Amino acid sequence: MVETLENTTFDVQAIRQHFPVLNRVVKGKPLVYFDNAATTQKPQVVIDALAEYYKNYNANIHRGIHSLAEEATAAYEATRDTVQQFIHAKEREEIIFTRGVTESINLVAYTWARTNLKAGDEIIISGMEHHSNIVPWQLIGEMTGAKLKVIPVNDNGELIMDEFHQLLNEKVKLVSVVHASNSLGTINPVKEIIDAAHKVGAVVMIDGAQSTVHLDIDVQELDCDFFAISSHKVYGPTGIGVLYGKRALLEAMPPFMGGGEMIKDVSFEKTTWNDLPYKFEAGTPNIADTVALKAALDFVSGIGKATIRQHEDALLKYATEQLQSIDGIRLIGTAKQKVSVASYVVEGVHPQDLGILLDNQGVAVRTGHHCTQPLMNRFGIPGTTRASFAMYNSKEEIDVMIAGLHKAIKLLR
Ligand code: 7TS
Repeated sequence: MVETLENTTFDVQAIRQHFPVLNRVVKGKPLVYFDNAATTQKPQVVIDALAEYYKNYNANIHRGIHSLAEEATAAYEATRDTVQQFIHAKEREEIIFTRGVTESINLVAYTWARTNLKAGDEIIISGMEHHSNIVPWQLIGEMTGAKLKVIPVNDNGELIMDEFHQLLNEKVKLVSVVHASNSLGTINPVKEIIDAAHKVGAVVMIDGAQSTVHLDIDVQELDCDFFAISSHKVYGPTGIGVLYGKRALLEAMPPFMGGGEMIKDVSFEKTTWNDLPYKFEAGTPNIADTVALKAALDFVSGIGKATIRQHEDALLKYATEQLQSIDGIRLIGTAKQKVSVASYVVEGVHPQDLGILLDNQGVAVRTGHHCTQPLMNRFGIPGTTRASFAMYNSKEEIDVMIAGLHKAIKLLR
């Protein structure tokens, strides 16, 4: 079936065929999976890549000269090339594999920030950060004496850029902001942030957890210093992520973890570090999931991000209109530029109760603070109900959620 949403023609049923889990029945109802900002479902090609690795060429990488080790190494390193192309990094050595965005941010915190910051320095984050882009900087602040400053958020869920520009001065050494908000969907003007921060000599880290799956990412054009990615939010496996960093910064940073692979030469007197990217990849890495990440990125590129985005934008527009037509619903996050996240609160109804009743209809949404407690405090709410859309979602599924909402509200009010 070809679904037409406004000016979009997108064969969503054909796309759905690639995702086996979408055939699930939940509580007697067909699964409607709207928790994509937490993690996306995986296409068969990703599941196959994982199984193929374990079935045919499981081996530790970089060390062996036997055939399986060579095959595993080639597959692991091929993913690095694909990531490099996917985010338009200049060099493959600038791509470091981590466990996800949380680890990528912590890597920068415990290496670059711990060694470069001192008392009196300032770190700027924003009022819509995920806890993983708040807590590491608080920890580093305690260690170094650096102070945390926060860009405020307006009622639409947009950064107040005038206030950001006022926060900037020579004391600011690091700016770390989210590209797209997981709770609001807001796409932040990161290019403007990066350029302004560079003018005062600050280094800029971008949390790309939510943007990488929806937007074209060109780290060279952005000119960000660090960029963090989670594979599991881009249709890839869990447990693998990426830290992009500019070579000069990565070269100057001390290692994160010590162990095998990250060294050039070890003696009890002196150890020297391996070259990039291996300096930051201590121990046996997550080979299988790294290999399968390539399949996920190739899958997304094969369909085309622009095509996917057009479909998701149409879904967001439709969902927004439908939600706004329900009495007592308030949308949280009404920025002009958004990725496909619809967060809302229903007057007199706790988000968790709503989530349970929607689950009874087979609709998977996320409820709560979405690891953005300061942002929820800003809006004076304990949390929201969040529907986040992916390439395989349809207008009909939004209708199911809206019908479920009407039922739930009747019961709960
Ligand atoms: N930053 C943002 C903006 C996120 O949305 C998330 C995860 C993270 C960082 C952490 O990523 P991880 O892969 O290291 O865990 N966000 C969510 C969410 O919205 N619901 O569950 C996880």
